[in-house]
Amino acid sequence: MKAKIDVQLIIGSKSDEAKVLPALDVLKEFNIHYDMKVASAHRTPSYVEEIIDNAVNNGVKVFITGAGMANHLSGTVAARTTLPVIGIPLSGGFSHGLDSLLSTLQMPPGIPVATVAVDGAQNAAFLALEILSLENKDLQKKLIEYRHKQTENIKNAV
Ligand code: RP5
Repeated sequence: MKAKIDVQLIIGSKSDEAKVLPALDVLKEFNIHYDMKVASAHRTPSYVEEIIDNAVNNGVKVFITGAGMANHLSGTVAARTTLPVIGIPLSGGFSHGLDSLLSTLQMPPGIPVATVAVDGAQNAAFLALEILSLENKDLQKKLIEYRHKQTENIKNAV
């Protein structure tokens, strides 16, 4: 039987993949089951809808979306589900990500996209973990341990 997917990632292009790999590393480190698909709000709109609907029907809990330039992917996903959507604005456009940042976060009231920093894939994954940890005490413990370790590493850095 296939493991239940908790996090569905969608990226706008294969060319975005390298920039979101750090999110996958974090999810793997915390043993979270995820799936990642390439689909574009502009180039493959019905495929985007299909991915969202399948993920929702299969009990996914959080979406992470990443796209560069006009990042309408994140808003499109947020428009179709009431599950949390974490948007990663990706650099690469004419303004090194400012274009994507604004199009990811400037959403109309009622349709939020939790937007992380430009190329902030790791924080997208950490935010997803924090959401999942609301119903998962073990994960909550692991996140607290991670924070402690991070603090110690910084204190002992030099
Ligand atoms: C966006 O346009 C994609 O998310 C990507 O960041 C950018 C360029 O896409 P490609 O032309 O490389 O497919 O929609």
